[in-house]
Amino acid sequence: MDTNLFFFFFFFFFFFSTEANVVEGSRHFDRSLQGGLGSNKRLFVFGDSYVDTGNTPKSYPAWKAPYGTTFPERPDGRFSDGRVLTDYLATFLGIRSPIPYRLRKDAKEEVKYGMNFGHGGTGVFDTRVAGPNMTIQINYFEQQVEEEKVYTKQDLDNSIALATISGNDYTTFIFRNRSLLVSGKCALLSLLYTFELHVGAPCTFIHLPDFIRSVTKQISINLKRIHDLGVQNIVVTSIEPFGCLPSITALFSYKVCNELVNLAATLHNHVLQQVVQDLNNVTHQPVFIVIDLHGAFLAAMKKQNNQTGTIKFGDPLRPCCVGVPGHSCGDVDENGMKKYEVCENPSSSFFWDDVHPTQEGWYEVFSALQPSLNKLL
Ligand SMILES: *[C@@H]1O[C@H](CO)[C@@H](O)[C@H](O)[C@H]1NC(C)=O
Ligand SMILES: *[C@@H]1O[C@H](CO)[C@@H](O)[C@H](O)[C@H]1NC(C)=O
Ligand SMILES: *[C@@H]1O[C@H](CO)[C@@H](O)[C@H](O)[C@H]1NC(C)=O
Ligand SMILES: CC(=O)N[C@H]1CO[C@H](CO)[C@@H](O)[C@@H]1O
Repeated sequence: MDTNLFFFFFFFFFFFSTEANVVEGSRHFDRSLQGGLGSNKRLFVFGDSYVDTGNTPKSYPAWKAPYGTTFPERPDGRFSDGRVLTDYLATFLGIRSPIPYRLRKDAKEEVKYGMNFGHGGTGVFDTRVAGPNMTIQINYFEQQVEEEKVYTKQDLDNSIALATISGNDYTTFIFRNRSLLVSGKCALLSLLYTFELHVGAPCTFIHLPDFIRSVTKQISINLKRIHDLGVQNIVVTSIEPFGCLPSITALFSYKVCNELVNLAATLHNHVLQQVVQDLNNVTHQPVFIVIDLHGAFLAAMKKQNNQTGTIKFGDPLRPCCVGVPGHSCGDVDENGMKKYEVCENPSSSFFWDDVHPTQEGWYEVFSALQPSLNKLL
């Protein structure tokens, strides 16, 4: 009777334990994705590996081969074979991809396109990764505006913020509670408040909805702060279908998504919609936009190939770059021998590694998101 919940817990935990982070990539700058060319917009980016374009230290996998093999043909801190969500949004806005915060001192001109504060592995709360949580990322932004005076009030009027929260808070939460989950025969991660287990032994319930509420509340606080600093258009992503991430589907030979894990993402997304609507009520204007990353991932995975009518990403849940058992994409041993395998043609895979899409994957995800972004032009 509790098989499903067991699976839910199990896969969730598995996701956590193998999770590297979240990131992004992109590819040739397709004209169809291009909005206001030569625009004076600026893009400020907050979040995790789905948007990071170079803020992590060099010890991270994103700085090792084969990351970056498609673009810029070397590892450059993007968690993909190439361009990521940030790059596609910037192109759409008619600007260059904003400079990573870490590289701002080397940049002169480039700061005019905005700045990317996103850092792989982070969340709204502290995670297992020693990177800046979103509060700290916003502090950095605040310094750029109020102390360094890199951006004026007028610059911000014409700016767009992108924030991603792709799941690192949840994987960290599961990890921190793993002892509860693995002790006791009936320790369970419950999606529902009302669930009752009728067995004799006392059970530990870890109620995910409570935590979803704290995560979304913190997202709301963060988005409001970005607005209070002067940004007038703020885009936040829903959580992707994390039950479809290769870190979870690997157990089933990359054949099926885990629908219970996807349900947790759906629950988060539902509450996110509510908190964002509340923010918009207060501003009396649609300042805050949730973009449907969840739907865009699913659409991209099912995308038909125009010529042949077949699915574009033939085996959409199978990642291009896979570590040999016990290793991740990018690992090498002490002799420099590769501990991973890479597919021949990354553009035929949706996923690059355990959690991150390929550049081609991001291209299709962005194509699906684009209609909801037209109002930013
Ligand atoms: C963000 O990180 C700082 C420094 O580690 C910490 O003091 C703060 O509590 C964190 N904020 C949240 C919301 O977790
Ligand atoms: C915002 O507006 C919606 C629709 O009018 C309403 O359902 C919701 O309760 C409002 N939220 C707040 C905080 O006023
Ligand atoms: C399929 O090809 C036709 C003709 O080349 C083009 O007009 C259409 O936009 C393409 N559709 C997709 C989904 O790529
Ligand atoms: C039962 C439960 O949810 N326990 C803990 C799980 O981890 C979080 C964050 O570390 C704690 O706040 C919970 O109390």
